[in-house]
Amino acid sequence: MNRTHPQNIDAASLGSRKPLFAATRGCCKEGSMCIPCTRQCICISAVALLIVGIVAVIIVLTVTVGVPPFTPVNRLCVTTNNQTGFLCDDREVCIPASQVCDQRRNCANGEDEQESLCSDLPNSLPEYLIFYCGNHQFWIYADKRCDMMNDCGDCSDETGTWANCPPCGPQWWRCTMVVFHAYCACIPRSFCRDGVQHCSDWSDEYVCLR
Ligand SMILES: [Ca+2]
Ligand SMILES: [Ca+2]
Repeated sequence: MNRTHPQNIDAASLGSRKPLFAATRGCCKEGSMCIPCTRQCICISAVALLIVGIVAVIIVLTVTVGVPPFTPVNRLCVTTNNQTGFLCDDREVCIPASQVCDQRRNCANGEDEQESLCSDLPNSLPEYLIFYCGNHQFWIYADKRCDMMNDCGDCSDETGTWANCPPCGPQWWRCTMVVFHAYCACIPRSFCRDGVQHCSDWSDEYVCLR
């Protein structure tokens, strides 16, 4: 009977051989190619399987639980009328500041009326939605600053350095008014030459043109 005996291997011949784990142990099919199955090959396959598994779990959770609504961290925006606004969850609709906590759902998901915003006005509102009047006991929504109307009652939202409003537009006439009323530093040009004094220097009756 022929027997195969282990051969005596000296140190020199061992050093010239490749490590055992790099030896061919089988064949991993990849397309039409046959590549050797090494530990590296097995490692890469395991990582790929793990990634596929994680992605599958995420997809299943998204389908079954649903995607949580996006909540912008900073909702400050500017409306089409160039007013300070509040950005809705869809990141497209920008509502005027004064529509927040007015008991009407102006954003699709009603996020403008959520309790965290409206439970303790004005403290529960972000600072950018608020303007404090000359008398700090009173506040208005930020979009009411510089809108020509006397919302604070003392015109501090329309005049003075704190309000920092731009000059009157072409449809308005600037003067110092006789008394405070609905308007402050700028009156509509429709008030010019209407037979009623609005400006202390009478400029609305003698200088202003409609
Ligand atoms: Ca609202
Ligand atoms: Ca105002």
